Amino acid sequence: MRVVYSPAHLAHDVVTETVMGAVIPANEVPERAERIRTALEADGGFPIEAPTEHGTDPILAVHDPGLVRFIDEAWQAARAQSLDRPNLIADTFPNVRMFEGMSPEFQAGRPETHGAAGRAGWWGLDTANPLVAGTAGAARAAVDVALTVADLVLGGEHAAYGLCRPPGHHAARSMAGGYCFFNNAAIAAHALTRASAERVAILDVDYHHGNGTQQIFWRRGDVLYVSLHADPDRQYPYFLGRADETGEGEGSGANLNIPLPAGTTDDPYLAALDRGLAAIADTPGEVLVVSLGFDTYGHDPIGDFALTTAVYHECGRRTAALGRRLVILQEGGYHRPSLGANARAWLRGAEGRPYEPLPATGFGERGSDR
Ligand code: SP5
Ligand code: ZN
Repeated sequence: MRVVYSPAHLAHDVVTETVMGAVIPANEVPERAERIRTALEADGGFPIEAPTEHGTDPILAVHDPGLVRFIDEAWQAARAQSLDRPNLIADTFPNVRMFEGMSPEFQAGRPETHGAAGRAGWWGLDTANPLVAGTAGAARAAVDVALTVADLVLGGEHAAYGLCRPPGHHAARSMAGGYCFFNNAAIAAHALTRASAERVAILDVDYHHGNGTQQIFWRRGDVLYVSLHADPDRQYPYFLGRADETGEGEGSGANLNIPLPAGTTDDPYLAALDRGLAAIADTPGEVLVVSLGFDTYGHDPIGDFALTTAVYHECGRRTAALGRRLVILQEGGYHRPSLGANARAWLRGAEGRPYEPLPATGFGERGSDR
C-alpha cells in the first residue's frame, strides 16, 4: 500500500499542552508520526512518497477564510505583540451563552477581536491545542497529504494511507481544537465528492468523536459520517457525539454516532464496528475515507478503551471487506511505543496481508498489551 508523508510535520514541535489548567507534556508530538513511518518502512510493503501541493482552494471549500487567515498569521501576530511564550494557547473562548438573547444577526455581526489571545479563543475550542511557529506549515502539509491520498485513490489505487499530522477531525468550519487545525478528512471527502460526483462515506474510528467532521457535513446528504468513540458524557469533546445526533435538512439520517463505554474491549468494539460498516454498506458510494486513530489502544494515556494490536488487523480487514476504495488518514493515538505496530497491523489487515507482528516492538503481542 502506498503511503504519503511529509516531514513538514516536524516543525509543529509542541512541547506542552494545558489540561484543566495544568501544563502537561504534549501528547500530540512529532515522535508519533515518526514511529509510524519507521514501522511502515521496516515492514517493506509500504512505499512512502511526498505529497503534492494543492494550495488553499480545497481548504476554503470546507473552512472559513478567517480560520485559514488566523492559522497562517497567528504565530507572527503573537510575536509582533511580544508574547514571549514557546506556544500560543488561548484561555478565553466565546461560550455560546455569552450571546444568549441576542439575535443571530447581531451575533453574526460581532467583529473578530484583534489581540493574539482573543483571536486564539475566537477560532479555538480548547486549551489543549498549542500553536507554534511551524503549525501553519505542518497543517497545510497534512491537508496536502490527505488530498494526495485522495488523488491516488481517484487515480486507481484501491487503498492508500496518509500519515497526516497534525490530525484533523476536531476542526470544524470556523474552529480549530483538539490538536487539529484543518480537517484533513473533511477536505479530502469534499474533494472526492467534487471529483467523482458520487456519495462519499467517512468512518471515524479515532477514540474521540470527530465533532468537526460531523459539523461540516451536518446538513449534507452527499457525505455519510459514521463515528465510533468514547461517550461524550465522560470524554472530550463533551458537547457533541451522542447517538441522537443524526443530521438535519438534506443531511438528515447521514450522521451515525456510536458512543462506547469506558473499558471497551475487542469483541464489543468489533460488534460496534460491524454496525457502522453496515450503515455504510446501506448507502451508495465507491469511496470510504477512514479517520484512523489508535487512542482506542489499551495503553493510550488519554483514552480508556482496551483494544489490542491484533484487533486493529481485524478492524482493517473488516473495513476493507466492504469492497470500497479506501482513503485512510491518520488522526490520533498517543501511546508512542505501540503506534507503529498498531498502524502496521490495521493497514496490513486492510490489504489482506497476514498480521505477522514484528517481534521487536515489545507491544501488541498475546495480551501483553493490556
Ligand atoms: C485528534 C485527537 O485525538 N484529539 C484529542 C484531543 C483531546 N484533548 C483533550 C485532552 C484531555 C486529556 N485528558 C487527560 C486525562 C488523563 N487521564
Ligand atoms: Zn482522538
